[in-house]
Amino acid sequence: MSDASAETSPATTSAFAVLETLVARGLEWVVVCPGARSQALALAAATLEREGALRVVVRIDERSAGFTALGIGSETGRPAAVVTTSGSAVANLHPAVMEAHHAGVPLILLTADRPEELRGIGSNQTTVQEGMFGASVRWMREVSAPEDGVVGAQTAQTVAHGAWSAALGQDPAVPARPGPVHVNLAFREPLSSSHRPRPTVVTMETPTPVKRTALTLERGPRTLVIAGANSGPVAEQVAHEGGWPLVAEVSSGARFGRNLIPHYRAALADTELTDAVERIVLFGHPTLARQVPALIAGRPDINTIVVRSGGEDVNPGHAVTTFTDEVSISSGETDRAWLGAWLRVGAAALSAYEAEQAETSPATRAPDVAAGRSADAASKRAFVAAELAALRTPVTRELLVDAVWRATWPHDRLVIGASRIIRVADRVVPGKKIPVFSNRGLAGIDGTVSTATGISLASGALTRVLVGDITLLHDVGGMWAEPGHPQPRLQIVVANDGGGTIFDSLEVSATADQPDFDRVMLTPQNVNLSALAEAYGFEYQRASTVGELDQALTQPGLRPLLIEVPLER
Ligand SMILES: Cc1ncc(C[n+]2csc(CCOP(=O)(O)OP(=O)(O)O)c2C)c(N)n1
Ligand SMILES: [Mg+2]
Repeated sequence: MSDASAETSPATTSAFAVLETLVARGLEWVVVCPGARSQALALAAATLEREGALRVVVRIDERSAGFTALGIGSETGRPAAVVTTSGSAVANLHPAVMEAHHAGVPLILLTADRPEELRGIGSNQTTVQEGMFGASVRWMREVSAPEDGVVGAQTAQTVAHGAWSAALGQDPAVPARPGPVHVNLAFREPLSSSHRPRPTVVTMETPTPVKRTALTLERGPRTLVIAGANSGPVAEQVAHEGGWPLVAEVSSGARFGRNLIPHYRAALADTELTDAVERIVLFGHPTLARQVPALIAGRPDINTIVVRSGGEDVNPGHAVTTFTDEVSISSGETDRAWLGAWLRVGAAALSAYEAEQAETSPATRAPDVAAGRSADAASKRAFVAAELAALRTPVTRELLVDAVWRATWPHDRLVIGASRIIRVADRVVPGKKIPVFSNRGLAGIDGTVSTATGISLASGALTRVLVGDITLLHDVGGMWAEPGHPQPRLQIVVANDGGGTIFDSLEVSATADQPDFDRVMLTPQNVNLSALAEAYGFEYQRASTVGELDQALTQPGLRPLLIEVPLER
């Protein structure tokens, strides 16, 4: 195959034009996967990184690359670009594209393709890439193989501008929501040249402002603010200004503040409270508590206002009355009794939970500090014994999420995988203003480690990934990182209960043939996680007691760390 040429290649000229235009618009990260057809884009990205214009992450597996870019987009609010070769490489982006679509995360795909004359004739690594992602992309452009450097570069510029605007939901012609966009670029041989074209003179245009709808709310009606995944701190701000109770899921980004209802499920189960709701202001994508969609769908008399967050419009039972892009608070008295009633029910549920925990797990009992300071030897001994018992307490799921929550600071990042662990966290962890991420667009167990890698690289922050064992194994490839390049600062905490134990809560688990159920639903696994960690250059620690877990979580390490926490089924 004649590919690289010392002469100029229109492929290389267009590749630089695409990337330089995106850089002019704000592109910082390109995730590159290897392949021949995409060589012009990959090599241009590497050159631009050496010139200090952008940063490159290399991924072997395109599925992992897609999720890495998704993580970067979630962290920064700006799209990363992913470069792939043609064929099944492109299809491997699909899971991340779907998540980006449903969660409203900006993402730009730059996929290389064969030119027209090589399509549909059984050429190697050639399929129908145009429209491959269907309705999951906001915008798609097919770019035919550039014949001439100048024309190719012009076309590339136009396409790059369009892609950037569409990915951010700033193109008036596409929905005003961030999401994935697809640029399919055909390249003809020579597929690249070593010649560095003159830097692209990027023509900037003033974008047409996108219309956003805004709604002003009076304080008066008895209002409940609900924050689903990816709501952001605005949900807390609205609850605070309105003086309304706030129900905030663990990955909402709004689980903090004085209006937060602890143990909110108890409050949502209290019909005296829910019967009195007159208005709901819903942010983000609620996925963790059945009571939320049930309340909205079951009570069409409630004025439910959905504040759009980027993903698909949330509309349980088609009972939503209003969709808007933003809300503000106008006037009216704060209804202190309303907020107080919700807070009281939440506080009572929290106390009950704490009492129950103290019964079952000594680790959760507050240390008796007075006894520790006491001069009396007997009380001192009792204090030390109690402290030791606490440290030796076996880790439960509740203690695990609690320890991870306590160890995480606002300058860290926390990524929580789907399945049981996020549900437990949502039930028990208190308010704390820390950045929490979770792929709740489709709640897939795929790509979790890769997403965290993108978040860590883009933020430079220590990123803790709390996942189930099957969720980790689904994305083992995400543990790979390029040797000799900046490594993501990852701490993977695996809740290892030997399979997908979430399915034990299904009704069918009681009636199905037990060995069959275990084999096809639980999918038991006994992977040696210590060997796995070693294979990928991770440090490994096993933590089965609260003491070991606290110590592992706070251990300073230069290498990424995998903490295995054995749990009962
Ligand atoms: C991509 C994808 N495939 C399948 C599922 C269905 N699924 C949900 S949870 C789960 C098992 C997860 O097991 P694990 O990570 O060990 O968590 P646990 O349930 O044990 O807490 C599966 C297969 C999914 N959500 N996403
Ligand atoms: Mg499991």
